[in-house]
Amino acid sequence: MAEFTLALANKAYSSWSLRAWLAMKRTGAPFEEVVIPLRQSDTRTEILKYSPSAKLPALIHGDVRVWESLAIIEYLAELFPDAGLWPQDAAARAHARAAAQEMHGGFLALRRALPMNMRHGFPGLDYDDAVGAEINRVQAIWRDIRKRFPDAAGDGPFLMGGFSALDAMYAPVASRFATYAVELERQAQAYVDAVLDDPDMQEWRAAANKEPWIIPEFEPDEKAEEN
Ligand SMILES: N[C@@H](CCC(=O)N[C@@H](CS)C(=O)NCC(=O)O)C(=O)O
Repeated sequence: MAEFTLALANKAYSSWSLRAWLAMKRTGAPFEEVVIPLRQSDTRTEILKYSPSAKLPALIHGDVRVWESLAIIEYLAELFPDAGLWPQDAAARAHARAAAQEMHGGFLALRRALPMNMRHGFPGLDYDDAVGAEINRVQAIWRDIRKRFPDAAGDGPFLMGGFSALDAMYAPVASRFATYAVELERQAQAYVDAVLDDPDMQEWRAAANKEPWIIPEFEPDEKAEEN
């Protein structure tokens, strides 16, 4: 049995699960995955076996249970200091943590209007000004990091050079921007492309494509047909 078990929701839809999974992959440690599909009659009972909040992801490591995606990422960063999940430099690390926390606690309009969907594209879906403002804020965060910490980013395609916790936190947003063909600044688009090209992201997408579950609230076309 692997030392770590990561309980996840649908790979097609669960952005929080993707964040924890990407960080886990970066550690290089073997882990077991349990995928619990959302919106089934036994979803809550199944999730509660792993997560006291009845939400996924959750990481099980011996007696330790960590729920909340960002707490999982922090735990992994502590266990695997060489994985480069956070920058070495204290100022860069504080900035990265603030940007990660802003993602974790914010962007509600964007998250609601443009749900993560790894399987289908919905180009041209309408969104309101509140969503537009959050899209601009995400791009400003990405731009600002590269400007303030050019040494951390170097020539790497990711926000702080190599793939870090910050990229794990923003990867689902990058995926949403691609799914809904959101028009972006050139540098932001290059970042989205780099995230989508990442082999771990491709592995996750391939697994999402094999999932049988279709949940209408995360499929804008089906939602439109219902209304
Ligand atoms: N703040 C939590 C959010 C977790 C969350 O909302 N997870 C969703 C899946 S993306 C969930 O488990 N929902 C349970 C349900 O809908 O039954 C985190 O960062 O981990």
